[in-house]
Amino acid sequence: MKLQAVIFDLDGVVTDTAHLHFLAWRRVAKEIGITLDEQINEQLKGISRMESLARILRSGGAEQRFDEPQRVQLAQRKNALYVESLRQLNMSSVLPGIRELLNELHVNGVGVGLASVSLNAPQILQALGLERLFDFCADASRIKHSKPDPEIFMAACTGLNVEPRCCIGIEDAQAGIDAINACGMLSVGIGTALLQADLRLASTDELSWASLQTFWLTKHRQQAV
Ligand code: B16
Ligand code: MG
Repeated sequence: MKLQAVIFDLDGVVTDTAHLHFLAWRRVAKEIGITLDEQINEQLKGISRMESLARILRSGGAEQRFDEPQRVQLAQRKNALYVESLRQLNMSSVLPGIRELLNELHVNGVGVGLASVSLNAPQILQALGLERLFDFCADASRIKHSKPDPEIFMAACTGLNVEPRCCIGIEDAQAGIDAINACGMLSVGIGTALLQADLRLASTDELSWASLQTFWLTKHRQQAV
Protein backbone atom coordinates (compact mmCIF):
# COMPACT_ATOMS: atom_id res chain seq x y z
CA MET A 1 0.00 0.00 0.00
CA LYS A 2 1.30 3.42 -0.94
CA LEU A 3 1.66 6.14 1.68
CA GLN A 4 -0.79 8.83 0.58
CA ALA A 5 -0.50 11.51 3.24
CA VAL A 6 1.28 12.58 6.40
CA ILE A 7 -0.80 14.52 8.91
CA PHE A 8 0.98 16.73 11.42
CA ASP A 9 0.06 18.05 14.81
CA LEU A 10 1.24 21.66 15.14
CA ASP A 11 2.17 22.52 18.70
CA GLY A 12 5.18 20.38 19.67
CA VAL A 13 5.71 18.88 16.21
CA VAL A 14 5.97 21.77 13.74
CA THR A 15 6.98 24.41 16.29
CA ASP A 16 7.40 24.61 20.03
CA THR A 17 4.50 26.75 21.19
CA ALA A 18 3.75 24.50 24.20
CA HIS A 19 5.88 26.69 26.43
CA LEU A 20 4.05 29.82 25.27
CA HIS A 21 0.70 28.17 26.09
CA PHE A 22 2.13 27.31 29.51
CA LEU A 23 3.33 30.83 30.26
CA ALA A 24 -0.04 32.35 29.30
CA TRP A 25 -2.05 29.80 31.30
CA ARG A 26 0.30 30.14 34.29
CA ARG A 27 -0.27 33.89 34.39
CA VAL A 28 -4.07 33.59 34.17
CA ALA A 29 -4.05 30.80 36.78
CA LYS A 30 -1.94 32.94 39.13
CA GLU A 31 -4.41 35.80 38.78
CA ILE A 32 -7.14 33.53 40.17
CA GLY A 33 -4.93 31.99 42.85
CA ILE A 34 -3.98 28.71 41.16
CA THR A 35 -0.39 27.54 40.83
CA LEU A 36 0.19 25.83 37.51
CA ASP A 37 3.12 23.44 37.29
CA GLU A 38 4.74 21.74 34.30
CA GLN A 39 3.08 18.45 35.29
CA ILE A 40 -0.43 19.85 34.79
CA ASN A 41 0.80 21.51 31.61
CA GLU A 42 1.67 18.08 30.18
CA GLN A 43 -2.02 17.18 30.49
CA LEU A 44 -3.03 20.22 28.41
CA LYS A 45 -1.13 19.27 25.26
CA GLY A 46 -3.51 18.68 22.37
CA ILE A 47 -6.49 19.69 24.54
CA SER A 48 -8.79 22.54 23.42
CA ARG A 49 -8.70 25.96 25.09
CA MET A 50 -11.93 25.58 27.09
CA GLU A 51 -11.15 22.01 28.14
CA SER A 52 -7.65 23.16 29.21
CA LEU A 53 -9.26 25.82 31.39
CA ALA A 54 -11.62 23.25 32.91
CA ARG A 55 -8.63 21.05 33.80
CA ILE A 56 -6.75 23.98 35.35
CA LEU A 57 -9.77 24.97 37.46
CA ARG A 58 -10.18 21.34 38.55
CA SER A 59 -6.50 21.11 39.52
CA GLY A 60 -6.96 24.16 41.76
CA GLY A 61 -10.29 23.00 43.22
CA ALA A 62 -11.91 26.09 41.66
CA GLU A 63 -14.52 24.54 39.37
CA GLN A 64 -17.45 25.98 41.31
CA ARG A 65 -16.05 29.52 41.43
CA PHE A 66 -16.47 30.33 37.74
CA ASP A 67 -19.64 30.19 35.65
CA GLU A 68 -19.62 29.90 31.85
CA PRO A 69 -19.37 33.64 31.00
CA GLN A 70 -16.49 34.02 33.50
CA ARG A 71 -14.76 31.00 31.98
CA VAL A 72 -15.08 32.52 28.52
CA GLN A 73 -13.47 35.70 29.87
CA LEU A 74 -10.58 33.75 31.41
CA ALA A 75 -10.04 31.88 28.14
CA GLN A 76 -10.07 35.16 26.21
CA ARG A 77 -7.52 36.63 28.59
CA LYS A 78 -5.25 33.61 28.16
CA ASN A 79 -5.59 33.78 24.39
CA ALA A 80 -4.73 37.48 24.30
CA LEU A 81 -1.53 36.78 26.26
CA TYR A 82 -0.74 33.79 24.06
CA VAL A 83 -1.35 35.67 20.79
CA GLU A 84 0.89 38.48 22.03
CA SER A 85 3.69 35.95 22.68
CA LEU A 86 3.27 34.49 19.18
CA ARG A 87 4.84 37.70 17.84
CA GLN A 88 8.23 36.18 18.64
CA LEU A 89 7.67 33.37 16.10
CA ASN A 90 9.43 33.59 12.76
CA MET A 91 10.73 31.28 10.04
CA SER A 92 13.50 30.00 12.29
CA SER A 93 10.97 28.80 14.89
CA VAL A 94 10.20 25.68 12.86
CA LEU A 95 11.44 22.58 14.71
CA PRO A 96 14.50 20.78 13.27
CA GLY A 97 13.87 18.61 10.21
CA ILE A 98 10.27 19.71 9.64
CA ARG A 99 10.70 22.15 6.75
CA GLU A 100 12.93 19.66 4.92
CA LEU A 101 10.42 16.86 5.50
CA LEU A 102 7.49 18.95 4.22
CA ASN A 103 9.44 19.76 1.07
CA GLU A 104 10.39 16.11 0.52
CA LEU A 105 6.78 14.97 0.94
CA HIS A 106 5.76 17.43 -1.77
CA VAL A 107 8.49 16.34 -4.13
CA ASN A 108 7.39 12.73 -3.65
CA GLY A 109 3.69 13.41 -4.18
CA VAL A 110 2.62 12.62 -0.60
CA GLY A 111 -0.21 14.80 0.75
CA VAL A 112 0.46 17.01 3.77
CA GLY A 113 -2.22 17.78 6.33
CA LEU A 114 -2.53 19.62 9.62
CA ALA A 115 -4.57 18.34 12.57
CA SER A 116 -4.20 20.99 15.25
CA VAL A 117 -6.98 21.88 17.67
CA SER A 118 -5.48 25.36 17.99
CA LEU A 119 -7.72 28.15 16.70
CA ASN A 120 -4.49 30.10 16.17
CA ALA A 121 -3.04 27.50 13.78
CA PRO A 122 -3.47 29.49 10.51
CA GLN A 123 -1.70 32.50 12.02
CA ILE A 124 1.12 30.33 13.37
CA LEU A 125 1.71 28.60 10.00
CA GLN A 126 1.86 32.01 8.37
CA ALA A 127 4.40 33.31 10.91
CA LEU A 128 6.53 30.22 10.23
CA GLY A 129 6.25 30.71 6.47
CA LEU A 130 4.79 27.20 6.05
CA GLU A 131 1.21 27.81 4.93
CA ARG A 132 1.89 26.84 1.30
CA LEU A 133 3.47 23.53 2.31
CA PHE A 134 0.20 22.20 3.76
CA ASP A 135 -2.33 20.82 1.29
CA PHE A 136 -5.13 20.87 3.85
CA CYS A 137 -5.54 22.20 7.40
CA ALA A 138 -8.46 20.87 9.41
CA ASP A 139 -10.56 23.73 10.77
CA ALA A 140 -10.31 23.59 14.59
CA SER A 141 -13.39 25.80 14.95
CA ARG A 142 -15.55 23.02 13.46
CA ILE A 143 -14.23 20.32 15.77
CA LYS A 144 -16.60 19.26 18.55
CA HIS A 145 -14.34 16.79 20.35
CA SER A 146 -10.75 17.41 21.48
CA LYS A 147 -8.04 14.81 21.07
CA PRO A 148 -7.99 11.87 22.05
CA ASP A 149 -11.16 11.82 19.95
CA PRO A 150 -10.08 11.11 16.34
CA GLU A 151 -12.34 13.84 14.90
CA ILE A 152 -9.60 16.31 13.89
CA PHE A 153 -7.46 13.63 12.22
CA MET A 154 -10.54 12.26 10.42
CA ALA A 155 -11.34 15.80 9.23
CA ALA A 156 -7.80 16.13 7.84
CA CYS A 157 -8.14 12.79 5.99
CA THR A 158 -11.49 13.87 4.55
CA GLY A 159 -10.04 17.20 3.43
CA LEU A 160 -7.10 15.46 1.77
CA ASN A 161 -9.43 12.84 0.25
CA VAL A 162 -7.39 9.93 1.66
CA GLU A 163 -8.21 6.92 3.78
CA PRO A 164 -6.74 6.93 7.32
CA ARG A 165 -5.07 3.52 6.78
CA CYS A 166 -3.04 5.11 3.95
CA CYS A 167 -1.68 7.84 6.28
CA ILE A 168 0.85 8.51 8.99
CA GLY A 169 0.02 10.90 11.83
CA ILE A 170 2.71 12.68 13.85
CA GLU A 171 2.09 13.87 17.42
CA ASP A 172 3.90 14.92 20.59
CA ALA A 173 0.99 14.41 23.01
CA GLN A 174 -0.48 11.19 24.37
CA ALA A 175 -3.99 12.46 23.57
CA GLY A 176 -2.85 12.96 19.97
CA ILE A 177 -1.29 9.49 19.63
CA ASP A 178 -4.53 8.00 20.96
CA ALA A 179 -6.49 10.05 18.39
CA ILE A 180 -4.27 8.86 15.51
CA ASN A 181 -4.52 5.24 16.60
CA ALA A 182 -8.30 5.52 16.94
CA CYS A 183 -8.45 6.61 13.27
CA GLY A 184 -6.55 3.57 12.05
CA MET A 185 -3.55 5.63 10.89
CA LEU A 186 0.03 4.70 11.74
CA SER A 187 1.30 6.90 14.57
CA VAL A 188 4.66 8.55 15.05
CA GLY A 189 5.33 9.97 18.53
CA ILE A 190 7.81 12.75 19.19
CA GLY A 191 8.96 12.09 22.75
CA THR A 192 10.11 8.86 24.33
CA ALA A 193 7.41 8.71 27.02
CA LEU A 194 4.50 8.29 24.60
CA LEU A 195 2.60 5.02 24.91
CA GLN A 196 1.23 3.03 21.95
CA ALA A 197 3.00 5.04 19.25
CA ASP A 198 3.87 2.80 16.29
CA LEU A 199 7.19 4.63 16.06
CA ARG A 200 8.76 6.74 18.80
CA LEU A 201 11.41 9.34 18.08
CA ALA A 202 13.29 11.44 20.61
CA SER A 203 12.97 14.62 18.55
CA THR A 204 11.86 15.97 15.19
CA ASP A 205 15.39 15.96 13.80
CA GLU A 206 15.06 12.16 13.55
CA LEU A 207 12.15 12.70 11.15
CA SER A 208 12.90 12.54 7.43
CA TRP A 209 11.36 11.22 4.24
CA ALA A 210 13.81 8.30 4.44
CA SER A 211 12.90 7.41 8.05
CA LEU A 212 9.15 7.63 7.33
CA GLN A 213 9.49 5.48 4.22
CA THR A 214 11.43 2.80 6.13
CA PHE A 215 8.82 2.88 8.90
CA TRP A 216 5.92 2.60 6.43
CA LEU A 217 7.49 -0.27 4.49
CA THR A 218 8.46 -2.17 7.67
CA LYS A 219 4.95 -1.89 9.12
CA HIS A 220 3.27 -3.03 5.92
CA ARG A 221 5.70 -5.89 5.48
CA GLN A 222 4.91 -6.99 9.06
CA GLN A 223 1.17 -6.80 8.36
CA ALA A 224 1.58 -8.89 5.21
CA VAL A 225 3.35 -11.72 7.08
P1 B16 B 1 -5.64 27.61 21.10
P2 B16 B 1 -2.09 21.13 18.91
C1 B16 B 1 -3.15 22.53 20.91
O1 B16 B 1 -2.43 22.50 19.72
C2 B16 B 1 -2.22 22.72 22.09
O2 B16 B 1 -1.42 21.56 22.25
C3 B16 B 1 -3.02 22.93 23.34
O3 B16 B 1 -2.16 23.13 24.43
C4 B16 B 1 -3.95 24.13 23.16
O4 B16 B 1 -4.77 24.31 24.30
C5 B16 B 1 -4.83 23.87 21.93
O5 B16 B 1 -4.01 23.67 20.79
C6 B16 B 1 -5.77 25.02 21.65
O6 B16 B 1 -5.02 26.13 21.26
O7 B16 B 1 -5.91 28.12 22.46
O8 B16 B 1 -4.54 28.35 20.37
O9 B16 B 1 -6.89 27.47 20.27
O10 B16 B 1 -1.18 20.35 19.80
O11 B16 B 1 -3.40 20.43 18.61
O12 B16 B 1 -1.43 21.65 17.68
MG1 MG C 1 0.96 18.94 20.08
